[in-house]
Order: sequence, then structure tokens, then C-alpha cells
Amino acid sequence: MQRRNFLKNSSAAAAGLLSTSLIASCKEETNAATTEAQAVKTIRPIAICTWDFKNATAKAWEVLAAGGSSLDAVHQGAMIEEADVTNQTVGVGGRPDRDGNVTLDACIMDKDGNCGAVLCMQNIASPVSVARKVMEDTPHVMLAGKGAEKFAYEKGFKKVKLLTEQSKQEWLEWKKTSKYKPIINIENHDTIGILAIDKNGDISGACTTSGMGYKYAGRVGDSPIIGAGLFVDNEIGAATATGVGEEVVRTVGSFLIVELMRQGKSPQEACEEGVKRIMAKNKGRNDFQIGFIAINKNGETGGYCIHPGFTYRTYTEEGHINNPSESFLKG
Ligand code: SD4
Repeated sequence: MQRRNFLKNSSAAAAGLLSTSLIASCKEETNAATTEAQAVKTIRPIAICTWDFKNATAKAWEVLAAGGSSLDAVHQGAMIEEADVTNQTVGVGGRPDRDGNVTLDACIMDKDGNCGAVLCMQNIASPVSVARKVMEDTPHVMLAGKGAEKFAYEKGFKKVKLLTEQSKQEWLEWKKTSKYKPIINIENHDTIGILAIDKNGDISGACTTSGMGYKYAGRVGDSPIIGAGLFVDNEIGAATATGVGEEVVRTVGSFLIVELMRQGKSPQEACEEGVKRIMAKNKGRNDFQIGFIAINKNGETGGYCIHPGFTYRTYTEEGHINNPSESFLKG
């Protein structure tokens, strides 16, 4: 996977260029409420995502630069990864559960605090799109399992085979060699959490995953849980997570990070505090990975993880950059 080469590639990736028309169509303004000495640079539009999903942020940027909403930007960006069969942690091509079934989780949240989610849904290629339908077309926030799938068909989504030959073969190998415990390491996490601010300064987020590879049937992690895998507060900012969802749920990680920003922490400081809370709860256990990213209302960003290896991509008028995240444990 490309992201594993991020240390080698990040400086080259930083050189990504934007077309002049895109540059011309975005704005950077100074917060009028501040004095010159304290001027806060407001960066918008902006899209950021977990890992090195450059196609996803590029799509989100395309939407934002054309004047589209942050909601459309995160939705369309997330869909790119869901459709990528080489990403074995999201959408089509995702790793199955221990019984060989691919089950997908996703959520989406907008500037008004509206949100929708699907949990443990099979046979549908774009769970984030179904989550958006849950948000917009139902009085509910979450639909799970067969109910989510039935709803998707009612909304016109097609039945799709999610298990690719590669994911199937790897699962069969895992069954031969592994004990009951699912694989939990830093190599098999590629969930996309994506956050954006549009030209109006409105924030939205989305998160989509096939979850932990070889999980128990029916297991759901943090990714579709509002507050855990994703949280947006249009007054403050947004955060999203990747990694072992059980640990993120225990601290309601993304909500925590947004609340820390509300209390005055920068996105970077808030992500660091979020990881430290998880580490404190685990009392020395560190055989798992978590990565948080966050953005505040000014378009400042941050990212932090437990093990070295996590990166996050940002797309602004200044460039398209894969940022190596600082980590709690040093490599
Ligand atoms: C989960 N957080 O289901 C997800 C897994 C993940 O990259 O992030 N994978 O727990």
C-alpha cells in the first residue's frame, strides 16, 4: 500500500500543485475580529483525511473549489475510497469478518449537527451514501445490518459483491494460521475519515470502513459511531479517527477532541490529548494503533497517533500534502 512508503514519499507528495483556476477560486481571509498583531489566518476551503488518500482529498477539493458544500465534498471524497478495490479496509475489496462476510460501517455529519450512519451492512458498495440517505430521508441516525441493506435497496442502491478474490484468499490463509484473535496491527488500518470546510466556512465530516479484518460477525467499531469515529461542531471544528475502534469508543474520541478544541486547545494539542487519554486507560498496553486528525474553524489542522506510521493528507490552496503524524511512541 502506498501509505506505508510515506516517509520516503512525503516530501515529494508535498510538491503537488494546484491549477491556477482552482487557486483563483479559493479564498484566504483574515479574521476581522482580531487585531493585526493577533491576526488569525483563516484557511478555506480545505479538505483533510486520514492516511494518504490523495484521490479522496483531490475529489473533495474539486467539489470545494467549485463552490460546493463541505457535505458534498466529504461524501464524494469518501466514495472514492469505497470504490477502490485495492483499499482492503474500506468498501468494495474490504477484508471480511471471520466468517468471510464483508460488513461495512459509515457515517456522515453536517454543519447543522445532522448525521446518519449505517452499521454492519453487507452487499452495498457505498455505505457513506446510504448513511447520507439515512440522515436526509429518515427520522433516524443509525440503521444496522439487514435493515440498512433493505433501506439501501429501497433507495435504489444495487446489490454488489464486496469480497474480492484477494481479500478472500488472504482470509482463507488467516483461517489456517491465526488463532481466534483478529489481527490488530499498524499495517492493516486504512479507514478513511475525511473533514472539510467549504467557502462559506461550514464544516462537515464522513468516515467509512470495513472495520477490523477478521472481526467477530456483527462487530462494529468506532467509525460509524457519531462522537467516536467522527464528530463535527460547526462552531468549533471536527475530528475523526482510524485504528482500533474499541479504544476510540471507550473515550468517545472524536467528540473529546472537539471539546478539547472548544476549551482552547489547537487541533494538534487536542489530538495529542485524545491519544494520551487512551494510553492512560490502557496502562502500558500499546499493541494497537490509533490515529486522530482534527480541524478547527480557522482551518488549522492536527494529527497524532500511537505508533509511527500514520499520516494524514491536507488539501488547501497552498498544496496537496501528505503529513507524517507525530506519534506517542517514537519509532
Ligand atoms: C474500526 N476504526 O472498525 C476502524 C478500523 C480502522 O483503519 O480504522 N481501520 O475499528
